[in-house]
Amino acid sequence: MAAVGDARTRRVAVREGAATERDVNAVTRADIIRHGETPAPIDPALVDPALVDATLADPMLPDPKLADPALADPAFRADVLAGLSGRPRAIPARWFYDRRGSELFEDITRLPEYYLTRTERSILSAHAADIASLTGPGRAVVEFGSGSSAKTPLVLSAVAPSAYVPIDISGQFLRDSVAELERQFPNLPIHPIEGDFMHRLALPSAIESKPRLGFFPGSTIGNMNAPAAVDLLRAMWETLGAGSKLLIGIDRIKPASVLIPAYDDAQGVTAEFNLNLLHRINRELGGTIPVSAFRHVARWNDTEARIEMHLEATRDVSFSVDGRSFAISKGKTIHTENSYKYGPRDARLLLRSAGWTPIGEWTDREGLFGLILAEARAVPAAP
Ligand code: AVJ
Repeated sequence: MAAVGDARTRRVAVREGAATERDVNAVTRADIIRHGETPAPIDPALVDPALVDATLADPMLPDPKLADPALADPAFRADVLAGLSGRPRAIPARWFYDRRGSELFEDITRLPEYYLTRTERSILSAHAADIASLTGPGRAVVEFGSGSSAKTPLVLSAVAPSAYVPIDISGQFLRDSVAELERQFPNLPIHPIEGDFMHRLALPSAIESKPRLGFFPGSTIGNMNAPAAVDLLRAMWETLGAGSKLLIGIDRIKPASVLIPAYDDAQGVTAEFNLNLLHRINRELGGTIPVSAFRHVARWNDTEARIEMHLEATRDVSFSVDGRSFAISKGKTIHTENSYKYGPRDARLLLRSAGWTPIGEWTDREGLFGLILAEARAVPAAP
């Protein structure tokens, strides 16, 4: 999963990026193209290299400079302040993924209750040959939110690609995963892009003449409501172009008795993942939130067909963030995540709404998770 918006990772990227402004078209192997939304406008001169290194070594270290809201990601600060002021209170799920949050998410993917990751992997490996025959060889695989690229080798070994283009907002994740993939696929040209895939991106000129296969695994699309999901799928269509294909993983609607434990596991890892957002606010925005006065809640909202995660105040609390005061009464919540689930027809309709025509679909024995291959065609005229 993409470590989206990690302020510390961004600082590192900004500092390194400042030295070498690269020509977007001058792509060499393992060069990282940066564009799209530029990471937070932090003046690199303000970033103390010692701070960056200490942060990388131990992100949990209570370095007082880290708690200086002036050094925090302005987008994080804005989302948190607006989210705590609004009713209902809500903070976007993208802010879960600081270093600690990304580690906790990796732990979640290995939980017995969290069937998504393991099921998607098994579908990918069981149907690799089938998928490959529908995509055809020689495509440039473009992965959206490549993150740690955990499922990438399965796809790359299946489809005989001509190039690999991982897109992620976190330069650190890109560097790590590219280095690993270069070892595994020494003959595959890799062209990483550091950028925000929510917007249309220019692909590297090196793959201009190649057919493309988008890869968007993990049901990340589930974090968006329908209009946002359609916008994103359309942006992918624009990025990849007509004739491209898209392999996307979408989690399915199933009984709440299976869904709830996947988001409220017995070991409490998901609770820790959710509560880490409050720790992150305290660490990076100078917050005084009494984290122990909140509990993790996972609910199935059947009307909206989504799992919701909330942080519920177990008593009346008051605290400050970035010098601003907030109060939350006992029983009230901060809504931190939606994870939409789709029936097979819903998922295909969603894709078609964005110009993607489904041409193949695979699932597991129990129908827990869906993997869909779609093609970018112009929307056909009505018959
Ligand atoms: C990364 C958005 C797919 O919704 O299942 C896991 C995030 N949140 N457990 C999901 C998540 C809590 C995950 N996605």
